[in-house]
Amino acid sequence: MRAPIGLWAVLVLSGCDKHEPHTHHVAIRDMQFVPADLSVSVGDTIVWTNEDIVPHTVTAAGFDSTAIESKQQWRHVVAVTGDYSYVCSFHPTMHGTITAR
Ligand SMILES: [Cu+2]
Repeated sequence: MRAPIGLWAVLVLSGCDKHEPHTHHVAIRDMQFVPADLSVSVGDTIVWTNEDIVPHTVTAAGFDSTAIESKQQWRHVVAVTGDYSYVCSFHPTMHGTITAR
């Protein structure tokens, strides 16, 4: 089956040796992000899962989950390189970092 021309253009522009996007999981458990420090590549997805009984947020300068209720998830696709610090806006003692390369 032939792929549409638009798809070939995307493949060529993105480069065949490029890293396949990964999904990283962070648990929010006992008022902590686990793991708290994460290294990712641009294009990767991070999924936070709130295992606590109270709502939490994932809040950084460039993104904000708003409230993630108990047993719910929030996902974020990392778009640019950089070092990000984030907190839970409800519980500022909760913090994590993302290093995106
Ligand atoms: Cu919290």
